[in-house]
Amino acid sequence: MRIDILTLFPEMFAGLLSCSIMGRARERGLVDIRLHDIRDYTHDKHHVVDDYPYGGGAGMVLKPEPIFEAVELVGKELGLSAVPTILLTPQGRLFNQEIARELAGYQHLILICGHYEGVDERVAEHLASDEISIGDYVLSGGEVAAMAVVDCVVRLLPGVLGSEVSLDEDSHIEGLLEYPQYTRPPMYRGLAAPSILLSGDHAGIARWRRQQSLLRTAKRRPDLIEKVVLSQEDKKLLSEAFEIKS
Ligand code: ABV
Repeated sequence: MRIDILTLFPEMFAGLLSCSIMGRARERGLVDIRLHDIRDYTHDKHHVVDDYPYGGGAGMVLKPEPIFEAVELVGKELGLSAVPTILLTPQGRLFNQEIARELAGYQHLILICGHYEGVDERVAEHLASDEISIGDYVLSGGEVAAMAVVDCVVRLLPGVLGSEVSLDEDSHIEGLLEYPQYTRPPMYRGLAAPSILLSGDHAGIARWRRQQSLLRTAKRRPDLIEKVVLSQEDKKLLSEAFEIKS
């Protein structure tokens, strides 16, 4: 997969690109990530990327020209007339694991990181094919959102994660939160790890983990538990867990 990222701050991506999973995926040629400084696509002497908002108001708006030209040059380089092009914006559809899987199915992606008070709306309307937000909070720019999207998508690409990691056991794939994990020592500062996990009873451990997943999801994310189809056994585990606590 190739991902082209348009940004005013390409240096922000250095950490993400060098981290273990991403670094290895890139070395192995599983993903090719290209950074483009939007400023390099201006033609004026001072490389101006923003301007005052029409109609007045605070802040600056990113101009459309360098963004359109950068996207068009990437398309030309790839020999493609249409590349899935995502604008990161708080107005976009809310990113989740399902959208990550959808994006991981593409050969190419272009991500546009906006800044300041916004991006000229013609970019969203006539250049981007999609608008994505990573949550209902306001970042100072699209870079952190783009990094979240790239990280989620790249780990779904074939060969990126070792075969020891099961993708579909992860939180949110199945619609439930992950069960709690423990490691040695068995007792730390008087805090014991749950004895079932040290028992060697594999069926008992699986049952306990399923019950913990159900309980955490019901307590912390009632929105998720409503969506997931619970088996009769799940319902038993959940009511048993609530009985133990009360
Ligand atoms: C993009 N906040 S996505 C650009 N939640 C600026 C802010 C912002 C995004 C998000």
